[in-house]
Amino acid sequence: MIFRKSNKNKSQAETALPLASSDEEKSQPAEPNESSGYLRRLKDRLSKTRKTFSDGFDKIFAGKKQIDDDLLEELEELLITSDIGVQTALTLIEKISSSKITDVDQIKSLLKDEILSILQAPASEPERSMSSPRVIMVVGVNGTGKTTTIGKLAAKATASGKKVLIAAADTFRAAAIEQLMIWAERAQAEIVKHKETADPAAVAFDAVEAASARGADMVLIDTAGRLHTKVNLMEELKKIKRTISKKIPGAPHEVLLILDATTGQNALSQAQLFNDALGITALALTKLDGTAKGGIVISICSTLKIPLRYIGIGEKIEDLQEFDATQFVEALF
Ligand SMILES: Nc1nc2c(ncn2[C@@H]2O[C@H](COP(=O)(O)OP(=O)(O)OP(=O)(O)O)[C@@H](O)[C@H]2O)c(=O)[nH]1
Ligand SMILES: [Mg+2]
Repeated sequence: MIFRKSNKNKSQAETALPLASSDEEKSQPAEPNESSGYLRRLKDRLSKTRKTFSDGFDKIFAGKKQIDDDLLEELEELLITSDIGVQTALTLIEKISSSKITDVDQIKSLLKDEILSILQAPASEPERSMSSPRVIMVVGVNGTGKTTTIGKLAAKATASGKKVLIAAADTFRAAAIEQLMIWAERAQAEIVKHKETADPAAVAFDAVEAASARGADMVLIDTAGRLHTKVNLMEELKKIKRTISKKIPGAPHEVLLILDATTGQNALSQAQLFNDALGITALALTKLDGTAKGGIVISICSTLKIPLRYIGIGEKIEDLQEFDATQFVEALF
């Protein structure tokens, strides 16, 4: 069963491929940490989550000077509401109550420091391999943003002069190949595709072979998304992974799991299942722009020991950022 919301008047490819609306938005993606544009954009897109946070803080702290049980309880509730996760929320509250803080103003900066240290731990892990072509297998349940993220990643890579090849190994969903072709064209990447219902592992194999023959720097493999609880999907993905490794030992160099931030805590159980089946090496969290549940980033970093590599903050080609813990905390508070 497919849970994707369909737009009756548009093809799926059109629905999933919004065009940049202004010249400013058509510009190349900003390099993280380099421009203040990165932070400005992040702040803007995280506004829903930030509103939950800051409005919540203001309400809790209004007129209060001392830290008491009521205040801590309200704070705990706020943290849980923004999807930080019960365990992480409890840990943070425990940190506050066991600290020597007596002044409410200091709570915010303590929280900021604690959250930063949670986010920094898994995010700082270096990328695993620099071999060429670098093969990235992209997985996730349906509708999380796999194809879109591939388009955005391909665009980033080609913009920096890399030769990118995309494999259309989602042969399950109607219009998936068409959608990917549009992204490949926009990103100026090559694409390897078979016809619908073809064996996804065969597509992946051909793509990796073509990438080696043509001297590509990067291969991005799009895969089907069905319910993660369905055994078939996991078996299919395992087969793709095995097949790739037969062609290039050590590949895929990255198994990138795409999680949808709007699904909240559900993302965690998806991650655990995919990790058990495939060994996930990195995460991308999409749709942070459309949710007040951005606290899920903290939950993910504290629970899963898998680096969060990218965040999706919009539907357009430039709306993917490399995750930066410091900037994220800055944007959150
Ligand atoms: N607002 C927002 N929308 C996003 C983001 N990433 C993806 N989307 C949208 O989410 C929808 C699904 O994206 P897809 O890339 O088609 O997802 P998928 O995982 O490939 O879906 P399946 O192929 O059906 O499994 C599309 O409408 C995208 O435009 C994001 O960061 N922010
Ligand atoms: Mg897709």
